[in-house]
Amino acid sequence: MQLEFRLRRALEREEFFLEYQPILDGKTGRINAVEALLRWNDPEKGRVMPDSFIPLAEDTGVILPLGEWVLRTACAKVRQWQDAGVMPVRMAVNISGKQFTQGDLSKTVEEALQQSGVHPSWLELELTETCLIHNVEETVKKLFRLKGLNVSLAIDDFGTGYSSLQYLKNFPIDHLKIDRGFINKLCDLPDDRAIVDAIIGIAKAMDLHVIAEGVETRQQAEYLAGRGCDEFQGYYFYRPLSEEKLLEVLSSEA
Ligand code: G
Ligand code: G
Ligand code: MN
Ligand code: NA
Repeated sequence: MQLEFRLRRALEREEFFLEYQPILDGKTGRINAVEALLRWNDPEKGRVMPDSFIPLAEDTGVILPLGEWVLRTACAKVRQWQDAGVMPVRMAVNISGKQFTQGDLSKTVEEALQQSGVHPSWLELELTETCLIHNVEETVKKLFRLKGLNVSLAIDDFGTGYSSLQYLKNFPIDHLKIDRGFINKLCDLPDDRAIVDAIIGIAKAMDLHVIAEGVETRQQAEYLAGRGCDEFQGYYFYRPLSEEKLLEVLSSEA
């Protein structure tokens, strides 16, 4: 059966769910945030990871309703956890290029916030560089409209696209997430170390909060902490967790 049809049907049948990967404070080690990561529980194939369906969801436009579902669900969870007295955390949501360029993202975000009653400061949108550079004037307008809702904006996978410093200056961005490709070889490759140092330096100079993703070892974490990296995410700390597991972790931290 055609994957597009299966994706649309999966959305109707509520076969998608989210996992949550904690993001820790570089100084205190406490959990500041979680990144919502989409999974599909396909009755035929079992658990399907996003790399095998997001590209097609993008090509077919299914990403628009699917992305809306992710935003609404992520906000609803924040509200539910806050109402239950769980330690509050920021919720970071991945936004695909098409959602940003073709959808009415600010309207979708505004509705998800309104429906859930979540304060916008708890929501962070992760955008990739490649989705921002197509039409820079239009991008700036869209970013300011989003920023006007008081959500946080992050550039995801930073360093892998066209990281123009000019854009960084003109875009109302709050956070940079250093791509895990650079973190990976941090302790072996001087070039990657130089790139990470430079990204942290730029972030500090521009008053941006910098997040290292894909931290897998203690050495990487210690190096990044020494450089003043603000937040960490990666398998060394936590893998993406089910909601149930996340709530256990958060309540043991509170
Ligand atoms: O969850 P995993 O680490 O396997 O994610 C693989 C890729 O899928 C990453 O690039 C991630 O950003 C992307 N991804 C995960 N969840 C979502 C989502 O809800 N929306 C979009 N657009 N991308 C997602
Ligand atoms: O593109 P984005 O940064 O949103 O991708 C998130 C993806 O990175 C998810 O698939 C998540 O499972 C994965 N991820 C998170 N932490 C680590 C890590 O420490 N190592 C590796 N290899 N992948 C990670
Ligand atoms: Mn991400
Ligand atoms: Na990333």
